[in-house]
Amino acid sequence: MKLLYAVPSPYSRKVRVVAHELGVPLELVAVNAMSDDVMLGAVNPLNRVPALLLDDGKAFFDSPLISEYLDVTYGPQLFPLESGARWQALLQQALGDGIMDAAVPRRHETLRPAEQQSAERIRLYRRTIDQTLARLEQTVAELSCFHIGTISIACALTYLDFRFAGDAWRVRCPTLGSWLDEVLAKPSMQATLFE
Ligand SMILES: N[C@@H](CCC(=O)N[C@@H](CS)C(=O)NCC(=O)O)C(=O)O
Repeated sequence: MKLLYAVPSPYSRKVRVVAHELGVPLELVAVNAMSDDVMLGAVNPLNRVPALLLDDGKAFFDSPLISEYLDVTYGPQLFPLESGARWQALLQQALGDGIMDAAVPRRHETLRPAEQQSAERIRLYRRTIDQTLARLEQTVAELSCFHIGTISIACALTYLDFRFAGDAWRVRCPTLGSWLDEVLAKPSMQATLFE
């Protein structure tokens, strides 16, 4: 089973953490989703990473779907089955993925030539990130289980540390910062650091 991925992609890291937790060996294939990578386009017509290619040629893409496929096939462990816990985990996954959905295009916007950048778009991405961080800071007590929701949030927050260290979000969200430091000690998080 191959995972088409990119090292700096927080969505790819999320799937790699899931696979590590479940003990699923993945053959990692690094691709550049921003280029015309023929292999990636053939596996995932949306041209995004991560994409999972099974040995029988079937492909799955979108990190929530890949994560759930792995958990159903090799778990279940990371998607709680009991209804209350399940909805909370999926909601937390949506918050983590949502931070990535704002942080990744914000990063791309800042890589454009200065005269082509949209200050308004950057402001809106930052607003989304900051609002979500504030919500998480108020609800850290709900992040006590390690599952798909908290994995997604941890990958999103470490992406912020990696790409936007200057935001200094930990100063405004110290409890969330301490929570993240504890989660980062896990072997699955250590094995998948952005480098
Ligand atoms: N919803 C998707 C988002 C994946 C995504 O946007 N990945 C980025 C890399 S971090 C990408 O492949 N971007 C290339 C593009 O959008 O063309 C997921 O959860 O997997």
